[in-house]
Amino acid sequence: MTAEPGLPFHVTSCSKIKQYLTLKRYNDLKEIRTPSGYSLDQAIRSGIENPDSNIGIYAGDMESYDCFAPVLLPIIEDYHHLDPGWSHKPGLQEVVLPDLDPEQRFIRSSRIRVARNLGKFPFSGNMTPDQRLELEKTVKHAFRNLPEKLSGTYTAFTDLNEKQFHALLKKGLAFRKGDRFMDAAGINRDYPLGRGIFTSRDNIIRVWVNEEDHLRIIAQSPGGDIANVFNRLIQMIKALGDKLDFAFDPKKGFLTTCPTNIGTAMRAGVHIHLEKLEQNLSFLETITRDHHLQIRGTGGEKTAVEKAVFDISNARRLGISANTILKDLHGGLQAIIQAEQKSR
Ligand code: CIR
Repeated sequence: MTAEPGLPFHVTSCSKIKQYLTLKRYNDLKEIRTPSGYSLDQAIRSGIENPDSNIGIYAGDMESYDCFAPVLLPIIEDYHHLDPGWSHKPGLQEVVLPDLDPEQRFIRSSRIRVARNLGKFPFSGNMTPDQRLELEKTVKHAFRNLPEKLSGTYTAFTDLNEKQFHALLKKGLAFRKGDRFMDAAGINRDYPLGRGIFTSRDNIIRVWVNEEDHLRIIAQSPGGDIANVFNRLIQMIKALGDKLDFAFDPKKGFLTTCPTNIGTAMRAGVHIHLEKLEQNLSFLETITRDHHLQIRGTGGEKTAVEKAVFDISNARRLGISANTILKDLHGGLQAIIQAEQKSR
């Protein structure tokens, strides 16, 4: 793909920003500053510094989506495969669905997360140290006032020594600095300042604070009872949403740092052991595609599948409701488990 002359995209880059940022669009937008002072040059820095970016643009606040709409909208419509007239679909109701693998023969664990940002703060790549601390304070206040059944503990990474931090990391209860894509976007700046994790007493809910998004609300549990994990997540999202003002747009849904996450901002997935389907990957890919699911490696995005443990999750986030995403996942997993059993 050739970039328009005058724009500094690497010759090898196949990113969506290179595809959609024409010189005219760049010139029209380059002087614009969002209310928190974010510019197009800042938004595209990661895509320029990382020629292997898929997308290459990050929002610096909720207003970025309007200020830089001439380039962000075509990227969003392309990435999310949206039909004309698309819109975010609400729908976040608790569900009753059978556990597909009560004996845990296939599904090792289930994990559903949403990203949320607070509209009154700049997004992660565009925050000052004081703003990160202020956000942490606001969120800690909300954690302290949760209903009893959701309550838990918040741990600030800056309160931990190295040994304590590594112990948390080992238990999957801490997060490191983000990757080079996030680094170039400023998301890792001042790490670990203002970063931390909330853990519910039953250990099912975690909330990452000040990572790529202000909040990553996560529910996870061993086994395949995805309805229970989803219901616990919804309870937490609603409880926090009662206290915090999430960045939201009626058409685009929940607004996130990376435009790939907007809409429901939800990723619902499982780790599933498929020793037979591993030998028939094209069949597995057909089933997942039919149910709007995607396959990732055991360690997540851009990692390899180890010991036949696949990470399978929703491929769609925008233009469908969170409840539809869960239904897709449930239906897809049922089909995958049946296919695996038939092949054994
Ligand atoms: C990129 O553009 O590749 C990075 N900023 C990460 C984008 C998020 N993930 C993805 O494309 N699936």
